[in-house]
Amino acid sequence: MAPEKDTLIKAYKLMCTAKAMADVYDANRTVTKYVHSTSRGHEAIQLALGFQLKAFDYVSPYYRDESLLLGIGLKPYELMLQLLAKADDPFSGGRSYYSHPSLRKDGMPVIPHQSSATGMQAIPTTGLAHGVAYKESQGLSNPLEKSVVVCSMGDGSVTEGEVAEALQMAVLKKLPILYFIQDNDWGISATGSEMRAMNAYEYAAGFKGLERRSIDGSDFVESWQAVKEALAYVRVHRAPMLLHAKVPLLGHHTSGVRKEWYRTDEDLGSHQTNDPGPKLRLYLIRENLASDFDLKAIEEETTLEVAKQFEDAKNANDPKIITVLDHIYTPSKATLETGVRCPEGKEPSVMVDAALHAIDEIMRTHPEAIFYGQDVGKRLGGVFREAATLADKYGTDTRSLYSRFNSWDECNWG
Ligand SMILES: Cc1ncc(C[n+]2csc(CCOP(=O)(O)OP(=O)(O)O)c2C)c(N)n1
Ligand SMILES: [Mg+2]
Repeated sequence: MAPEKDTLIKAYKLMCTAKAMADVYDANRTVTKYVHSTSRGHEAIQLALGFQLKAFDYVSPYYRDESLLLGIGLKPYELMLQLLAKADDPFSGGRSYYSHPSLRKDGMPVIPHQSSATGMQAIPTTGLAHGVAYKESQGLSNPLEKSVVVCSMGDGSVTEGEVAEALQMAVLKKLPILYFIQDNDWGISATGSEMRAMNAYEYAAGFKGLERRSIDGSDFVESWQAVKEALAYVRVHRAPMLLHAKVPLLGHHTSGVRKEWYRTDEDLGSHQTNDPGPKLRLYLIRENLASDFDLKAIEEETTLEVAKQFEDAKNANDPKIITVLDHIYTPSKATLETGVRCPEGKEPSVMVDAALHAIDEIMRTHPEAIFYGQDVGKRLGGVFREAATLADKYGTDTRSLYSRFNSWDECNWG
């Protein structure tokens, strides 16, 4: 079923907004001097996701997910504050690159902090899904909120070893995560055929239990329906899925390179024919949902609005020097040592035992804690016995309700 007319018009407006933003950034290169990427070419699939995420979902976007951010409700002005490293940048107060969001805002999905190293979101985001699944299994989350965790990546990033590790864990633990892959067939200057032997959809077939689907991510109607079904799959089955969306790359990889340096006219031309904006425009007119006149009005309004918001962002305050050391460390409650270091009459503990006792205490007092990692298992408890006895006490299955504790009464809910 196609999305409602209002959704289609909103998508068209935001596609025009994203295009106007890219044009303004390119025309003001002396002002937009920090390196940035735009979402040109990827707008349809990103908006389809942004529109359908819920406030209790989690999403790890990457540097090209500007339209996804517009889709969840952020304003161009807010994104521009980060572009220009302004004090009121909602993500990092002017500390991180453009489109490197981190967000906890009412009514919007939670966004954990992002790295600039590609593919690095795969493992932490899968860990996030592990946390969501674990809290559900312990009855520690709102049963009405079946959160989906989304990990968004480009096709080049999927070739990294990190991603294989994440997918392995997602299928092993059956985690509620959607791997959202935007395949524009380019890394920076390397093409798909230079980077990989198969695309992400084909790669996903090697992970037993990973549901997968491949779509045309430049078509908003197809993207919206596919994202709807993918989110429903993860939400209901509490299991991982990979959605592979083919998209064109219309802008430069980042503002730091020019596409004309290494892309042929043929390549640029073929990507251009898949621009999601004109495709949606044609659909709206063909289906009698809007007239050429209506759409021209949207195009003009969004261009003016983006230009105005850019002027406002340029005039916004820079961060105060005095705030430079803010947000480096989370304030800690543990500022003073308590207890006795060498209690009389007690043998000193070796370091590995001290670590084991500390983890034991955490597991005992925090029902939401999971202990995992390479070689953490029940049989021996690690070669140095650093996890010895823990699995007997707290269980090994992270998905069944009563498994982690020997008995429910052992939980310290205080
Ligand atoms: C670990 C790492 N290696 C290399 C880079 C340099 N780099 C930045 S973006 C990029 C290409 C990524 O391509 P893809 O994942 O397909 O995303 P796209 O930009 O095409 O959307 C590379 C190689 C990096 N940031 N991090
Ligand atoms: Mg790519």
